[in-house]
Amino acid sequence: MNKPRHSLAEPEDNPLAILHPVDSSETETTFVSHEGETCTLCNVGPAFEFSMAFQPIVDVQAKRTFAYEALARGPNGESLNDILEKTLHHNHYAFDQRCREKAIETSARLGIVATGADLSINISPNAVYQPAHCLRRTFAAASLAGLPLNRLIFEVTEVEKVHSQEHLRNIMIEYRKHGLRVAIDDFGAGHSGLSLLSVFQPDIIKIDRALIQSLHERPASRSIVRSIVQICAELDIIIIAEGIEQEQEMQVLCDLNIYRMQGYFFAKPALEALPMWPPGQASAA
Ligand SMILES: [Ca+2]
Repeated sequence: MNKPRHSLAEPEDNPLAILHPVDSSETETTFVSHEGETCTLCNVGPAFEFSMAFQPIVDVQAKRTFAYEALARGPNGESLNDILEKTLHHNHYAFDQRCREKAIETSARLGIVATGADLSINISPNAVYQPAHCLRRTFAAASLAGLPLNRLIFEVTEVEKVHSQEHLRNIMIEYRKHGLRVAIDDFGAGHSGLSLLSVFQPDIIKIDRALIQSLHERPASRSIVRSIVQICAELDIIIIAEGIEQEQEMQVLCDLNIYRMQGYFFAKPALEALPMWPPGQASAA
């Protein structure tokens, strides 16, 4: 994968400098002006086809699908990494934009509005150049699809790779200003941990599967998750547990008062489809 290189000069003085691609013949990304109404950087490409898979995030207490996470896949369902590795000139910014639009368009076509479930979209903070600009096309797609903004969740991924916490904070503030909910993805993995919550409070955290795996057999993980539950209750943050593969894991999570869950135990991601959970039952609003 050939990502645009980023200038690391003086991020404190200019938070956007860290996200500004270095002009290089190695990439197709060139400098563009961000003055005015449109963000040219996001209008280029991507020059390859891709599609969307959806995985339910379930609420085992309410027995309904709480949201669908949109996951970019190759046109035939293949892993996206396979596609990106073959793509020499990859515009990270344009791809992120297109992913959001495609997630909204595809889920709307599949009937997400009627299910009552929310749509959860992954965003990489390093692919957000200027939070307000980057939202315009997302809003247009949501409006066209008839999906209210308060039914969109943005999962901030790769938090550990963000060069500036100020940039992350700006994204959160801007998104929440518009009634969008923000989730921290893979919470508890790498640097995406408790110290983040002292800087800003998201609406939702998704506890990484590394902490969830075999929870019933790992008392230390249970203690950590129990502490997270207590902190999130005080900060009014919703918890989603990721990567549930066994019934015992689900049971322990319920005992810890975590009811929103995602994982193969419930449903795998389905290409261009919204898998129903509980099976055979429409997700009621
Ligand atoms: Ca995610």
